[in-house]
Amino acid sequence: MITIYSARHDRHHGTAELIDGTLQPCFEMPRRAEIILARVRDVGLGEVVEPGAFGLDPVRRVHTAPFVEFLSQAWTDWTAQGRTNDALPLVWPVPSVRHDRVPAHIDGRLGYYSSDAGVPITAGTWEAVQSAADVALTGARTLLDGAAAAFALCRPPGHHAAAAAMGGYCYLNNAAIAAQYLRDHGAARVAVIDVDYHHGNGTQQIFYDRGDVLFVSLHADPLHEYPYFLGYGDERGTGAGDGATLNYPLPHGTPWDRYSAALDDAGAAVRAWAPDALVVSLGVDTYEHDPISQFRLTSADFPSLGRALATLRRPTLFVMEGGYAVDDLGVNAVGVLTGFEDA
Ligand code: OKP
Ligand code: ZN
Repeated sequence: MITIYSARHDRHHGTAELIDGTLQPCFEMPRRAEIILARVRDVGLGEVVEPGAFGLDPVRRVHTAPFVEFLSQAWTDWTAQGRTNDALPLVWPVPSVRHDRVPAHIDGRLGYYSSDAGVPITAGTWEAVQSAADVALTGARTLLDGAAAAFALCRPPGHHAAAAAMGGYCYLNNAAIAAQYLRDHGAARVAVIDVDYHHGNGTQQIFYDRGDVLFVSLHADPLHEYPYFLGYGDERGTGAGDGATLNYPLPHGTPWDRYSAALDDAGAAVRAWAPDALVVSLGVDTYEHDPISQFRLTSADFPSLGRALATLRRPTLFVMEGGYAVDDLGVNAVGVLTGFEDA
């Protein structure tokens, strides 16, 4: 299958994230995308192409205009305060305060447009974030042009980004932008299956009240894992989207056999949905040696995951999300893709 990749992802390189009460080097780093690209080339997965330039209209189909404006201006607003280090949010509008005033000060704006502190903004973040959206959109276009599958090697990831909030290393929701583009260009029904270790809370929120996009996620139980406030089994969608959201929260320590059983169930739901296209939010932080995660999938399990997805027999766009055991990241992510192709 074709891989879409932009070297501009490396313009986003956060210095530190707040974890376990201290600032530590960011797990989400440029080397992640580079090691996946190297593995794509090593195994001869297929052609590697640059993304096209789609502009912001397809981005604004899932994100609000003020949020996109905030992201595009955040570094400028931050440096206008005389700051040269990474921008980070530090105050959030909890339910009891006003949400009808959008602060003018960058510190207020960072909190207003984020769900947590895992989103450093650097001088090149906006450029990298836009390139990732273009990578996903180019992947969607590739499917519309008739490809059976494509790999959007996005970085930074996107599935925690909601319509008007960044969070969890994510700024724009690449998978949701691609799914919406597929909807807008001929696919009447789209399914998103999210296999990242963390719940795809942003994607769920974006499509929660919609009956045209199915969102299915397998992830660590939010009772015990980030993002904590969404991803429970009783979230099923609302209004026209009633029944079009499906969550499989799984316990810490989940190995392949348990994961695979949930995946079979999720697959049956996707099959019943009969989508014209499938978007896979591909995180491989379900890996046993992932430094921030607690599942027990092995490198040999990822091709099995790819084979299981291939049995759905839909035009499939893989959109890269998480995975932080960097040395093994290429083998694991590309293992899903070769498994899919060999099926
Ligand atoms: C992004 B993606 C770990 C804290 C985790 C944010 C994780 C974001 C994951 N104790 N903080 O879903 O891989
Ligand atoms: Zn994740």
